[in-house]
Amino acid sequence: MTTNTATDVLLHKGSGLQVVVGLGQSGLSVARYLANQGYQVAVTDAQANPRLADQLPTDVHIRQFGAIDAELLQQAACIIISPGISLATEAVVAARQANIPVVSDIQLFCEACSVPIVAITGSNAKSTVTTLVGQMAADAGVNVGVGGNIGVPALTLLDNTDMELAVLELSSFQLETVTNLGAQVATVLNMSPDHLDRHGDMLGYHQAKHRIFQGAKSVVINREDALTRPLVADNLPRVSTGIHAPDKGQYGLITDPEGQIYLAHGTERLLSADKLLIKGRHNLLNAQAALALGGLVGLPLASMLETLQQFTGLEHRCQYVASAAGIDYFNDSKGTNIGSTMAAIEGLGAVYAPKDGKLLLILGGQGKGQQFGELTPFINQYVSQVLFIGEDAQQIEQHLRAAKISDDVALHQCQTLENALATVQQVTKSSLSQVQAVLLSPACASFDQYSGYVARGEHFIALVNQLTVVSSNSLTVD
Ligand code: UMA
Ligand code: ADP
Repeated sequence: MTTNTATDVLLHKGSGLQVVVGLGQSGLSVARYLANQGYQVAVTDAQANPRLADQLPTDVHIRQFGAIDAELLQQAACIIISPGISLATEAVVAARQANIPVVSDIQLFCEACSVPIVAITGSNAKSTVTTLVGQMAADAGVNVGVGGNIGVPALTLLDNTDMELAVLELSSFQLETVTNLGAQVATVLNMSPDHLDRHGDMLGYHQAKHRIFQGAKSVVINREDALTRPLVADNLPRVSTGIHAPDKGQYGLITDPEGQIYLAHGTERLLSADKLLIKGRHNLLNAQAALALGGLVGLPLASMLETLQQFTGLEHRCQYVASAAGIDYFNDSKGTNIGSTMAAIEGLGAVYAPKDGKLLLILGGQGKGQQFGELTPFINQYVSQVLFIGEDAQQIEQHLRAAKISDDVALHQCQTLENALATVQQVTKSSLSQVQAVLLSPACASFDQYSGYVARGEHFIALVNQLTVVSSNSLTVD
């Protein structure tokens, strides 16, 4: 008999103290999970009064708040670190030097999970593809759990004892302490610079992301992005996605002589791109990735294609908000790195360019060590006005100037979204303005001014909605 009993798990991790570092959503889920398994659990957090402390199980007596407790970490049999806490934290470095294992909640999850795992990472599109695959599975009648970085701690999925499939969105922070994940299918959707302040450089970021392939039984790669390919040679089933016509067994796009684009599998045309409600070339890649991942865990193609046609996309990702005074407003607050902002500029820019329209782009926040000059070619092609907000606004402007931003693009320092929206009104009044769409795609984290990208997006939507009221009032008055 080889069932995984609590005692086996106890032996595996050692029977000593399990120290949970960070009491956010994932830390709470870990403390509950381990306490439930009979472990002695301790929790430490830098905040003096972590918001979730009163939700800890009552038998978690050791609670060290106000600083990460280095001494407590030295007493641990195993440390379970929250993704938001850097491995470079002094107390954590010292514990690792003392050979104390440091793992994430995802390690505990994969050791306990007995159903196939679809593991999804990438610099961008993780939530979109994770949600799509989860929806495809649910629509096909599979009892599926969707969690991880998407906001549902992975361990909470184990509460569903009937779960048949787990779909996990995984961040580089979660992956950097995971060994032998053993996914049924794993993918790195795309790679562009992000979180370099945590990982040091692209190599460190790449290494963390690629841990997703450890023990995988099949992989999905992106033909346009060499950094998505596993580096080690293997004989695993490997399915690719891309923007060109695909080879046999692969996914891609076929364009017919009339210019109509189709999602394709080999030579088979699966679906005309205009049947999708999510727009832009990047979403065609996302749709292919979802089909490839779903296919590798046995979801039926016809059902997956149905789901694709119903999927309206997620909020705060190139989300259309409203039109005011003839200008369309898009909220891409989840565009928190340059890769996502490039995709947004290119995707929307291509919609307005044929109408001689330009974009007004709102950029800025916390820059996370990125090189914003990489945005310049995209801005020069599709954008006529850039408005900067947030902590790193000046630096972003310098990067764009150093990368030879065109003299035709006007740059404005605005500091806040309120000021930015006021500036939008001024610059678009001119009859020479080519601006047909305003795009909030900051390429930055929001924590300098907001609690997160959702709050930033909601603030933008509220400001735009005020404009639409003003605009309709002025129409009535006129
Ligand atoms: N803390 C410290 N010291 C520190 C930093 C944080 O003690 O140096 C404490 C804080 O006081 C807080 C706790 O740690 O009490 C927060 O832990 P956390 O930041 O790991 O947040 P969780 O609530 O556990 O949420 C985490 C992910 N957060 C991060 O990776 C920053 C969530 O992803 C994820 O949804 C959740 O686990 C469930 O798996 C969010 C995210 O921003 C959405 N992810 C990044 C991204 O998508 O770019 C990677
Ligand atoms: P993640 O969970 O990786 O942050 P999301 O699905 O939430 O990904 O999308 C984040 C941002 O990335 C959004 O601004 C979205 O418009 C953009 N995006 C979506 N798909 C892609 C893609 N394939 N390539 C680049 N950017 C993308």
